[in-house]
Amino acid sequence: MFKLTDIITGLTLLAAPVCAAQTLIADYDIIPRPRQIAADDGAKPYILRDGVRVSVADESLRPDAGRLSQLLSTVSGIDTGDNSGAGITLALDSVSLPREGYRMKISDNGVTITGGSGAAVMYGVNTLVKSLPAGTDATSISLPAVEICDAPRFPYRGAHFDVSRHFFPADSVRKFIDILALHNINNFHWHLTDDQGWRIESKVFPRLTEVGSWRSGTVIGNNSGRYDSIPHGGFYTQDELRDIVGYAAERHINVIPEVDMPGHMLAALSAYPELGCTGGPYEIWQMWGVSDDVLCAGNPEVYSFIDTLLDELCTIFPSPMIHIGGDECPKVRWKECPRCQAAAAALDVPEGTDPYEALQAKFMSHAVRHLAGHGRRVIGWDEILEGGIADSTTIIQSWRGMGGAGEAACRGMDTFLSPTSHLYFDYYQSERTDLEPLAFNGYVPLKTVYEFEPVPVGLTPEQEKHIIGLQPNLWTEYVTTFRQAQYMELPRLAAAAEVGWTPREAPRDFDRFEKRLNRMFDTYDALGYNHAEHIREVKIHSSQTEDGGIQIVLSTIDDAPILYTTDGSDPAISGKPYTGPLTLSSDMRLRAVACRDGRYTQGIDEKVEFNKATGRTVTLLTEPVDRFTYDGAKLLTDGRRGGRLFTTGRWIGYYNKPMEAVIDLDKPTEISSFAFNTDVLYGFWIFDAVGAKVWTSEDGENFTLVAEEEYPEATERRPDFIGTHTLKFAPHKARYVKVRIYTQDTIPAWHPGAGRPGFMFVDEFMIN
Ligand code: TNX
Repeated sequence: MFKLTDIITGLTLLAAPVCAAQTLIADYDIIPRPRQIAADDGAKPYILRDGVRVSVADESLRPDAGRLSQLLSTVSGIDTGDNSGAGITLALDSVSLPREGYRMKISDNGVTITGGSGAAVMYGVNTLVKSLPAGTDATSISLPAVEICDAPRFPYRGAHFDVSRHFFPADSVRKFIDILALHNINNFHWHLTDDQGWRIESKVFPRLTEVGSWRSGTVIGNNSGRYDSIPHGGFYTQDELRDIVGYAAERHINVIPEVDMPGHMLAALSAYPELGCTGGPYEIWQMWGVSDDVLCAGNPEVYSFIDTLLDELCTIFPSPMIHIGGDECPKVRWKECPRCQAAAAALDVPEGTDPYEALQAKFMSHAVRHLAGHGRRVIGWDEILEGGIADSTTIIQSWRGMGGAGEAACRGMDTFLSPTSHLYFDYYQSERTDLEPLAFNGYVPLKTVYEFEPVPVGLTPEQEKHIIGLQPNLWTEYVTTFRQAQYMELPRLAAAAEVGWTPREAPRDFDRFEKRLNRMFDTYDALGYNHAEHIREVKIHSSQTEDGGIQIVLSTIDDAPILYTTDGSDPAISGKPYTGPLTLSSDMRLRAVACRDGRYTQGIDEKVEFNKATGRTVTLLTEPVDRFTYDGAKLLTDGRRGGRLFTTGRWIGYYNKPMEAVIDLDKPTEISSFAFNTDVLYGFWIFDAVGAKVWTSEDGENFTLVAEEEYPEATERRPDFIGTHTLKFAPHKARYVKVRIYTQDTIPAWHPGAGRPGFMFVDEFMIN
């Protein structure tokens, strides 16, 4: 077997002499990476020129041919026409090809794309378009002779877009769908209703949009308590919804509407307060979070409301799957509501089952049965497993980690993956939060998305078949413009698309992915898609030198020139050219930018601070949480401090046990204090240390306790913070310092995690 690189390089060399000097050459090393690319040795390349004829062997492919012409012209400046001779042919072969598989043959006889379905033909068209040099005004492009055989790994490749928290007009949604199509995404999960706005026109319940689609203002920032008083809203008419469904279908994308129930329903409750437990009045939310006000599960009218609403939804959306939410439904109101109490009591649940969870299961099962009557399957967030939903046709969207998917697969239910840790595109994609638009306070960089493996460990081959795919989610609490939506989505969607497409066995080499992506950016630019560009920034890699210094290596994906400063000044103005590793031994602020065509990237800006522990070896005596270990002990003495995001690899995470570590200072050293930082994020169940002890030793065997402290636990919610704890002791000489830092073992009563253990995140050890 060839390696992909060998083939491509080989082809490029082969093709070069045949072409005229200014002829550009196609490169099939695209995203998502095709399964098989085989060079047709000896065959001549195809020369794609203006006037190329696109023909279809099957009339149903006419729209795909139209899309191809449009993309050829927009991306590479080649206009299709009716030149005679070899052209591009689209064909179907559902007998020898899998439904989503295609074969593309390219030689001087032309280009033939044959797919197992129209969708598969479109994936072939995408591969062709993405292979072309983009944004040039080429008059001809040389396509090396090749045969590509390709098909996706997973049948479900979704993308989600929340239009409730912020409304995006129909044109933006169509552009979003275009973006999905380019990435071979086949399901668009459209989150149309939530506490902050109802976006679906209903003829039966007109108040849903009359009242429920506009809120009178929006909270400023991250639930600051201040509001902008600017009315926000909008909705889609049924005609617009049907039009978008048709637009997506032309791009072989199924639109899955979500009506989130029985929680996340404040917009509907504000329109029809009689559907709630208290009868209201309710107001559409202007802030973010989880509301206690939900649909009443003990009121028969609520069930007929849901039935009628779903009937209407089915007339608009032909999707074989309908999403009915089921996430984050607090039971506070139900427990106080006589009708819900009676409904829960009547359920006669088995020992150990929470009757209110069972009541939610009953509620969801009602909707499942109703939709089954329309021949539709239901998708629900993983919470719906909790009350024991029994229906095996229901599909589980696992968002709170991998556990929901594992459990669903074990129960024989289909499931797809959307874990917050890897696929939440409303989270930050860069550590430099100061340079990013406001986002949810989580961290999902491109690499994390790319390295995601959707199949949970420990499943049998039979259970694994229930893992049908994956889906990133774009929640829009903080996404206020469509430009920003594209920025959050791209390029992370490209990484998710490849994870969903490329076979499990194919190597997942992030460096090579970045190089392919760098080229794909030209395609995005030609199509007018806004995207983040972090892969073009300077990368920093630090390591510790033998003598306690820090070595810094800077690089870029394409070896673009780098300018840096170490005095905090702006490298674009006063930077020195970077020529090789920098060795640092005293405090400094390192800033660096890459420069291409006279344009500078966003810069890195790093403080490196030294103390007597910097660059020294730390040994961990207790195990951190596996997924929060990162580079391990080394990150504690690398001179670089963690910022407020906790999953950047700068912090090390402990749970339910103290952190214990020994620092070897290399030689007897005069010391009088030990300090450490903690990152406290209550929303992530991450608490401050509750105490610490320090021992010192000369031989690493006999330790003497020199300091101990206790830290008061938070008695009420206060803002998150990064704390420093300094333990002082009488100055003396020692070579080894042992520390034990205690985690919160019972979360206090004011917190939703009350009674359970808390996480603790620690960085930089500082000894002076
Ligand atoms: C959790 S994911 C939610 C959403 C929020 C999101 C923010 C899910 C089922 N519920 O309502 O928008 O977090 O990241």
